[in-house]
Amino acid sequence: MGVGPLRVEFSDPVSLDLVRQQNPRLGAGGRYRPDNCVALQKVALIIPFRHREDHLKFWLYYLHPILQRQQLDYGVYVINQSGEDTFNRAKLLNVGYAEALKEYDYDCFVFSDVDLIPMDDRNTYRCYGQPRHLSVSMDKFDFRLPYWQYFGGVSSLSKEQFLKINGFPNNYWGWGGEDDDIYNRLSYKGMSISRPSSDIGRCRMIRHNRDAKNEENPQRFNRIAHTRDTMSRDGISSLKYMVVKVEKAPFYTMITVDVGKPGS
Ligand code: UDH
Ligand code: NGS
Repeated sequence: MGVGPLRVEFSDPVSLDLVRQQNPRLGAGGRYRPDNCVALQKVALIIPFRHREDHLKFWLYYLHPILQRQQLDYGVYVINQSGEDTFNRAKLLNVGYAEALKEYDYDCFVFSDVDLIPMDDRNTYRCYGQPRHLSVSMDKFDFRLPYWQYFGGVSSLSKEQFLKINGFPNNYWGWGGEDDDIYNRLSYKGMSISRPSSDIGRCRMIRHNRDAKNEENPQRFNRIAHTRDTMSRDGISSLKYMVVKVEKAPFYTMITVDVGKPGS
């Protein structure tokens, strides 16, 4: 079903009309399931989000056709942080896990930044025997890993793998370190990272400036030094949030959520 390397570029904006034309079989809320086979996994795609509408259009434009060629039974969940307090990527990902499971019996979770697009459809957005890092070969890092433990960008964990590490940390406010905390959790639980080869794992990032309210988190180094002690009490087991709105858009489900603010 795959076609291999894909052309990915961001010079011309894409319209949702085009997405509609190209994905006639896509259900409301960004749900799809193949009609000529039973998919092996039920995959929830979880995107942490705030004020990135243009990036989301590119993501939908490129990813939906790829995910359908990969014959996945999938749903797309955009987890939109309400308000203008400091951004919290990992907590939004926990919310995505919990909210997606309220809708369907997903057994695999792909966590994707909104600005990362795979350049090869052989990079299957599903779960593997070990937690998977999918964005292994990014253009901004000259198509290499920036460091061996890097787990940022796009990753996938089965429900079982996610629960084994108590999900993700809820207390990384602002930029940086939360992906390293997740890596620590996996390795402390005896898991290793599975990855595609660097040619199949090529991807492009949509260039952007640093967002407001996502400044570098000065506490991140201290926090990642203590993952072993904190992971059992901070994670999916201690997750607290309030859903503000659930919208079934044509190509995704948007869940707007109040995740609180630092210290709350
Ligand atoms: N995100 C949002 N809105 C925000 C912040 C983050 O949607 O305000 C999401 C989005 O999915 C993004 C992800 O969180 O892809 C990760 O955040 P990021 O893109 O800020 O992280 P990245 O490491 O960039 O890509 C950091 C700032 C880079 C500045 C480069 C200046 N040349
Ligand atoms: C590390 C960060 C990660 C981040 C990675 C790549 O230094 O969260 O850089 O960043 N870890 C810490 O700060 C502890 S990037 O080049 O994409 O801006 O993902």
